[in-house]
Amino acid sequence: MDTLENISLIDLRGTALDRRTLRSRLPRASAEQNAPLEAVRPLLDDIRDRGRAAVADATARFDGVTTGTFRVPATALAESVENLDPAVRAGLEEAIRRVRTVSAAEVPSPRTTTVADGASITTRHLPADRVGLYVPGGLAVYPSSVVMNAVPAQEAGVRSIAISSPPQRDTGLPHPTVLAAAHLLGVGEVWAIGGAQAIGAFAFGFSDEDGELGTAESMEPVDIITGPGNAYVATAKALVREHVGIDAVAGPTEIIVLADSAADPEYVAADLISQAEHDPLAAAVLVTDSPSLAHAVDAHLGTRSAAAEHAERIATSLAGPQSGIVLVDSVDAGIAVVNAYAGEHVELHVADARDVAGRIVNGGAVFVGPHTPVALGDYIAGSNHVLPTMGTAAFGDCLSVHAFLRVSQVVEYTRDALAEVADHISSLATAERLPAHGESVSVRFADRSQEG
Ligand code: HSO
Ligand code: ZN
Repeated sequence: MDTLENISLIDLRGTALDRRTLRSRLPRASAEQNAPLEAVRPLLDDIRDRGRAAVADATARFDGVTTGTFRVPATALAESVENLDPAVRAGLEEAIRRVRTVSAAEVPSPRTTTVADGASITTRHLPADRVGLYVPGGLAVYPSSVVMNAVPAQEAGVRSIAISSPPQRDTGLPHPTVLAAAHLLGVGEVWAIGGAQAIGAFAFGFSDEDGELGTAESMEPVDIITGPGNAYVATAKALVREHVGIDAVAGPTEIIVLADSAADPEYVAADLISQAEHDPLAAAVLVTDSPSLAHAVDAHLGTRSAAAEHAERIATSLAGPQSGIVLVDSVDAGIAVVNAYAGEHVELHVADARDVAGRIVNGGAVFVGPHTPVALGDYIAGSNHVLPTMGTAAFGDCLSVHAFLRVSQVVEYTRDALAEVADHISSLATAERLPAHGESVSVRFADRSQEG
């Protein structure tokens, strides 16, 4: 077999699977061009310098919206829930419940460690004070992303949460389902600002139309920005990271499936297509030791994608250089390939999938067995769908309460406990030629009876 119909074939059978070989031969989207950088940097500078007026100009230019008000009125939030399809409402509420249960369980308790008598260190996790959550518009509508960003922030204990999402041309407001999700979550601060301008607004803030700060129409700068977006949003996040914390800079979505000869080819094809549906640049990769499965999946890709609502988008994603079926000699070799790829979503359709999951060390989220498709995690599993892409799962985190928490330590020693280590401090301070450090300790033990 050397070719398939709907997706390219990468035959790594008989190939040594060292990191370098894998990195060069695995399908991967080509790096972003730097066009966004040239457009985004001046836009951010403009927002920092001119605030609201710059946001208004960008919104007119990129979204075709000139209402001049950016804050979504409370009435629009409440109405969006009244008009929400009850089935969608039920789905969102169940998603909120499950993601909240997981997020609440993830919050670490403070831990006090006694290192000697009278000497303790307490490690605490402090929530960020104010965060900005970006919810993209674009090819689809993402109320589920509102849930995935807001619930961990809420459970982390963030005091102030702002959401921003692009305005729609007809209403000047974000999509009603996005507004409804925010309202169901109890988030009342929602902005109709999209793209890089939303990131700039979160990072630098702006005053209201009268130049006032601290009013409903003024934006307070945030401490942390999270949420996915297109190349412009990603570039803006990378540029403002000197001023604010950000989560991973997300690229187009990707799925890598590891499957053996017993896998159901129709499930595998359906799951690959489910993520290809997001974006013509989305990556769909299958790794298998079974040539017959590769053929069967390819056949299902053809029939299923032809019948899909977004047939063109899916076909482009599958045929792109970022997608492919990788043939390997064994499941063990497949595990090495999956780890080298470090994909956003990893699905395991192999014997002993749970054990294999323990050997997947690089993957934003790992989906175990035939009944755990990525779409489950996209909406309702309780896991988060904001995940590292483009190989960054080798060092980046999935979104969770930890994105909104900082580790901080409280140190407390008694006089006796300090006396115990005073000589060590003095020796180390002398070695570092920082004698005032040592003296700040010895002064506490000097005989001061002769003073005054
Ligand atoms: N698969 C996307 C998330 C998503 N899917 C939202 C549907 N809605 C990135 O993990
Ligand atoms: Zn998805």
